[in-house]
Amino acid sequence: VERYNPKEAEPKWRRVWDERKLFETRNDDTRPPYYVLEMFPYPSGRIHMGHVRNYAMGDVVARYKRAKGFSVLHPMGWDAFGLPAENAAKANKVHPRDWTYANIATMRGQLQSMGLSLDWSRELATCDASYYKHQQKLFLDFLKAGLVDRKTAKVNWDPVDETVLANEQVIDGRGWRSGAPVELRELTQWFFKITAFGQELNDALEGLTRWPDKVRLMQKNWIGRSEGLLVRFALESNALGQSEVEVYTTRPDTLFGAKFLAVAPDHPLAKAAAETNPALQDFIAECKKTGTAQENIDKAEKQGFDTGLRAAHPFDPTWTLPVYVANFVLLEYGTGAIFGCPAHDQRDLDFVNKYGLGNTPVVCPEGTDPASFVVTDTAYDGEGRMINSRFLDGMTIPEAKEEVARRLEAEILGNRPIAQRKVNFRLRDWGISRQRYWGCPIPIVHCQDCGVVPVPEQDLPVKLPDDVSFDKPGNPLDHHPSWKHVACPQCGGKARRETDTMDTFVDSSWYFARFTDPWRTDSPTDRKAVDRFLPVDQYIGGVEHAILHLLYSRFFTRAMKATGHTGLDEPFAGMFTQGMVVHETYRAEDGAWVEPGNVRIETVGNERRGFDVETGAPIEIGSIEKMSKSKKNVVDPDDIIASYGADTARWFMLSDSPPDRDVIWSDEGVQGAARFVQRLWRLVAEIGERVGGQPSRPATFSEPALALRKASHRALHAVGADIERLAFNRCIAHVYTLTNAIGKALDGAAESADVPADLAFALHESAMIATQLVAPMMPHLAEECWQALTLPGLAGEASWPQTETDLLQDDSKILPVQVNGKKRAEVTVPADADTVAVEAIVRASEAVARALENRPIRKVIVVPGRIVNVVV
Ligand code: ANZ
Ligand code: ZN
Repeated sequence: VERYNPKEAEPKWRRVWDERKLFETRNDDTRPPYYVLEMFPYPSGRIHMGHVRNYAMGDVVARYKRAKGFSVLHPMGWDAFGLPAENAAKANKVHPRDWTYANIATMRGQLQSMGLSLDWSRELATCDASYYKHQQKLFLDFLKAGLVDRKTAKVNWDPVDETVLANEQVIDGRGWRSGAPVELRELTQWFFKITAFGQELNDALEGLTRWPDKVRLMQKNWIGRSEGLLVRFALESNALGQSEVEVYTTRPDTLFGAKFLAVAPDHPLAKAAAETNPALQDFIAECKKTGTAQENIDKAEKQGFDTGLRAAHPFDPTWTLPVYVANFVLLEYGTGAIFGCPAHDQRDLDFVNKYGLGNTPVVCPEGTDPASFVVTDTAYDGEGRMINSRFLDGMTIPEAKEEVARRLEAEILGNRPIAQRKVNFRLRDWGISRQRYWGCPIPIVHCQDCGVVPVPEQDLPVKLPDDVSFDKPGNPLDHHPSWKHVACPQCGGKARRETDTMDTFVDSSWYFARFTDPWRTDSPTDRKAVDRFLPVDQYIGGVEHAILHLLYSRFFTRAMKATGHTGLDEPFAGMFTQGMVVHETYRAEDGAWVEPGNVRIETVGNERRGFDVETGAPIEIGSIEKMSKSKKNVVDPDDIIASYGADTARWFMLSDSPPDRDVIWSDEGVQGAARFVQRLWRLVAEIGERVGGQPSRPATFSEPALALRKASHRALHAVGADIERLAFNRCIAHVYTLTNAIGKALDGAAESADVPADLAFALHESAMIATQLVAPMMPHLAEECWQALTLPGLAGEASWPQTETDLLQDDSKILPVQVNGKKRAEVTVPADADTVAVEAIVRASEAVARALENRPIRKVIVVPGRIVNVVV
């Protein structure tokens, strides 16, 4: 049998698939639809291993579902607007558009070389006017539906780059690029009213049962729904003429532990008090330097300023509390004012400890003597019974909350009840205005007479001008000599275009819907196509998008429903977040990072040592880290594909770890995968040579033939189930087990010149099943095998084989697994599994992975039939 040559085979099969348009999805297909989508890439320049992993996983699902008889939609596009293109323009004098499209061309070629079963006829780029035209239409529709707002908001302003920064771009109070101290500015901006769906977005998480729990939790926390009470505190008479402060609290039970009130630095009361108090003005100015990022606010030292105002306790008019302005109170949340109960809130405790206001515990943990319960440095936020709280004493927290709410609702201040129950959300409206060029223009015109005027639909798209310059700081659309000057669509008078563009998160909030009919020119979506394909059955991407991108897409889907573009609430029925690709790091003696390609590894005894490939100088092998340019521990997918072929890269990527965990990329691992490619090829090709085409099925099977058939159908059953669970690494373990069984059967048949008819059938069947099982992961190799077995058509269009369930009875064995000598887990293996198969199963086992606690495996020692030892 000749060696399998991926360099020849891979491009050849890709041509065949292309010619037959194998992966083009017809919207009028009568088969049931299945939509699998991986997060589309930002065209940064070249694909990286993270992309390879992401797209390899999605392709397994797509190819499997296609074989299962679905009309699979598996599209690809480009999240193509964004700041890096402008940065490249500034640095290299290349137009953002040219830079972006050149990157797209490169990356498209790279993705194509992976052999992904994508429907390229649906390709889209968000920076294309044919896409953003429809985004502008959606904006206008949302505006009409009352889902868009224009209001002032505080933003992080970078005075050097003259741009607004996202919270994540502010690092220690400075702009991430310029390093300049960030200023808080009030700007008029456009907002999507995501808060209109706060409750829904929270409640619907319950139904997203095919999402990772951790992602749902992250969404929940971000939305931050809480049930609390608005309480008005009467102020003692004062020179400012202020009569009350309203606070929002989720802990009304702690009201008798209150020590102070505090308002946000920009609260009207703070502003009023500052008018006659320059020291307070200075304090307020100082607070603004922290920026708008929650993280920075949390990190900053708690500080306050006593306004001199005094508020009466709602249950006792003779008890007064000082009113502070405090840096940790946010204007945008609740009412922008709080009462502080230091014994049970850490921020409040830090605050009173600084200003000497004392604390009184009002919740005592069960089993602790109230007389001896004191709080000093750590606030107590656990369960317990009320103490020091008059009529609340002895109650549980929920009872006390209810009692306080009930009483204060009945109490009147002015002519309204003192308190009112209130559900609050941490979620804020989504500010989408960006003072940037390379984004979707907001289709608005500002007229002196008519005010804000939407661009008429027939004038869409509002196209970006091409002739822009990046010589000056600020927004090139603002500097452009003519672009922004237009006639008002309403009165025809002089008017000015909105020069802000949309946050690039907008672009990715509806691309999945556009893919269902990307050809449509007159509207963003086609209702029939959207109804047919959405929700996405399986979405796959990085956990870094688990909050904002998913939340914005969920909002968009609802807003598009409200404006008649979709008929559903949730865009993604299934969600999966994959782990990262990590690699060892290497350092030369002078501490410089060294690329993996320049390091030769030798194993001396138990120790691995690194040497410079050219000079032979020793290289230190460092920790395993996420692949990153800064640490030079990056492996270029192109290099891997060039030397091993795409199938090997895909196989290794899927084999070594559960897909939601990090995978360690290693040369040894890739070589192992490459060896397996050859082994499978040899087995299948040999079977093809010896038994020819598909033999007819005999009436009975002898023992060896039956054993092989059992192995085939067991693997078939297990791989199908594990693809459904996205447990790709386990699929690979099953394939190893099957190939071992095939190898054994083939060895047994070697003695007889003519293979007996029953064994011939079993061998051919096993080779065909093995081919189909690897086809989703190694599609090129599968075609070559398919041909060697003289099967009709293509592996890529064959139906998934039927499992014969009577062949599934179990012949398995349980082996104990030791980690560094201690028994930590068990694995179930086929009774006849050899050491290679057992090792594969151990590596894929979740129980073993748990026992490893993230430590990488150094070595696996299998004592056949008895025990497995894992060395970490
Ligand atoms: C009194 C109290 C006592 C509170 C206690 C907590 C613990 P969640 O649950 O996240 O909604 N708070 C209210 N508005 C705030 C603002 N604008 N800036 C900063 N903090 C604010 O948080 C609600 C709690 O956060 C509220 O309950 C309030 O403090 C504080 F032992 O009231 B609490
Ligand atoms: Zn006008």
